[in-house]
Amino acid sequence: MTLDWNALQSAFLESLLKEDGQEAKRIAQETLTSGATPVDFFEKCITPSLTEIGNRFETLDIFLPEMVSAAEIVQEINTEIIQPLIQASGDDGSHSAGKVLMATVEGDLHDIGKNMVCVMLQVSGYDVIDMGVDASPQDIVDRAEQEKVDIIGMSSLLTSCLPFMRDVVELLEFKGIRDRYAVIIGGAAPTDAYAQEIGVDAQGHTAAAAVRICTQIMQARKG
Ligand code: B1M
Repeated sequence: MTLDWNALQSAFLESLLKEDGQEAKRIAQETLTSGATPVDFFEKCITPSLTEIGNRFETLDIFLPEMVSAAEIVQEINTEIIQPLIQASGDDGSHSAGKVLMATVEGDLHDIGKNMVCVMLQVSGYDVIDMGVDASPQDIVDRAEQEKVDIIGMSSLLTSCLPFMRDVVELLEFKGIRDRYAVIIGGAAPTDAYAQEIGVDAQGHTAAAAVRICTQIMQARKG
């Protein structure tokens, strides 16, 4: 069965704008039982709908309470519907493809995308240490050292918080331990140019890309 993703995304967006969680969940359930994968639903419905909500927030067509409500509905759909399906289809956790530290950087509370990256890495066999949101550069580096991770992953959606990603790289360099870790970044805020400028190993534009990048990094590390 071919799905009309444009129509589905419009209907999903409409349900978020009406703050109608029941309708949003119905669309999610129905799309998933029609053969869509949970990752497809996330990337083709949830992400573009939230991006549009953000655009309307920026142009003052909607206000903070509506953005909060949309985020809450999406969080529920993620935890109740999407993530259990991804987990059921994935790795049994009995081996580790590598150890990844994930955090949303200091000052930033956005975690929907970062959480998706964590789930996708876990089901791909990675050991994931999720530091949550608002993680300071010092805490990120300390935790990476404690846990002896292979990869440090940082997410940011606020341009004002981008300097904290640079701080992590600089702190690793200052401590003489930059070579111990691959550093990858993602989220809506960093541009490719910024990633290059601060000298991270890679930037992921989607959760699936984050998994591909980690796999390449681990293959290279294992030689
Ligand atoms: Co906020 N917000 N928000 N917000 N919010 C944005 C980011 C914004 C772009 C909206 C806009 O104005 N257009 C804007 C930032 C502008 C800027 O900095 N240039 C903004 C603002 C201004 C704010 C507040 C300041 C608003 C206020 O209070 N006045 C405030 C800040 C709070 C804070 O963090 N200190 C705020 C608050 C909130 C909510 C709490 C209401 C809510 C967040 C809820 C939550 O996360 N728990 C929220 C939301 C929902 C958004 C938008 C609408 C949607 C974000 C989202 O979840 N997208 C957002 C608009 C936008 O993004 N254009 C917006 C879907 C998600 C799946 O995408 O996280 O990009 P994303 O993740 C993707 C990829 O980027 C990638 O994989 C994911 C899946 O494919 N990825 C990685 C992510 N991390 C990765 C890491 C990797 C690799 C890939 O490797 C390590």
